[in-house]
Amino acid sequence: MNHNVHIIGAATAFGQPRLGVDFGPDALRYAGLIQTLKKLGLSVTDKGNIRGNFKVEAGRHSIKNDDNLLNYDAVKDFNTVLAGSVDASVSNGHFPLVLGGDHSLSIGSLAGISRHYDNLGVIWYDAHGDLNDSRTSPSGNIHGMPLGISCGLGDAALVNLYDEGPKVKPENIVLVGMRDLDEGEKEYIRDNGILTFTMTDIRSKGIDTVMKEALDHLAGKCDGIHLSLDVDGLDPMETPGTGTPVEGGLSLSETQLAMSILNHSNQITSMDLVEVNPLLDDRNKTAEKAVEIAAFLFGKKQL
Ligand code: 6HN
Ligand code: MN
Ligand code: MN
Ligand code: MN
Repeated sequence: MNHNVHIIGAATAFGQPRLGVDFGPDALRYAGLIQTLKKLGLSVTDKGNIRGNFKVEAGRHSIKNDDNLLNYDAVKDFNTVLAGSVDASVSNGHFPLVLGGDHSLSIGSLAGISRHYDNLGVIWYDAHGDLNDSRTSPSGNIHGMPLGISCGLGDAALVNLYDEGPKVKPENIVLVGMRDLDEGEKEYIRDNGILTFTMTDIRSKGIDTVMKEALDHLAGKCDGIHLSLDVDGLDPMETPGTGTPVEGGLSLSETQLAMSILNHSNQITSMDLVEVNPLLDDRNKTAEKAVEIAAFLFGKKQL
């Protein structure tokens, strides 16, 4: 693992309707993210927050375009800026750790990262596939679409954001923790043979076997692996401070084990840590658990 970490705060809430998730990066800092990573011996530089020049007061938060996409212009502008920041971090030899913010930020983080790799692998640790487009989305919320957009689905300007064309190939994706997939997402997963571990698979095989199978699937063909971790991948009893909780999720200890396996693989080259919403939380415990998860990715051990 690259020990030179750039923290990039992606303070966006535009990918969904709830306010508060744009305070996720600061909630993670308040929970001690930077000190915790430094204690592990990492060199950590906090690049601050990207907010973009958008004014909620001006009424832009809650506008749908003709395609039923919520806050389309704001999401597009924000992610263009974010892609540039992430691209610069990778160019300078750093590990970008992008703090959310809602999951629409992965449009920008994947756009900035993928130009550095021929075959970027993606592990999507989430209750959701985030593989919708405006046609399949039940909500119009772009945080349910970033992986689909990165594969080339839907709106052309979002697909071509920062660099022309899709950023990720379906065969280089592994979905972990799935338990709330929309019909169109299921169809896309089946049609493209995306390796998918539902919660039922995880209960049956164990998270250790699942993570090893995920890494085996990407080994050899991928020249880097991006981890996109949505805190709603965990059970809402663990991480209540998130906008789209789904029961029956992963525990903290399973996630610690998953992160340890990724740490030992030495394959992870970038990460998004997303959907922490302190306004929906119980005394910042979701951010505290998210910090613990990042620590395990970077080598924290219990003994
Ligand atoms: N997330 N599949 C639902 C939708 O509205 O498209 C939920 C998406 C949740 C997105 O958690 O990042
Ligand atoms: Mn590429
Ligand atoms: Mn989710
Ligand atoms: Mn998500």
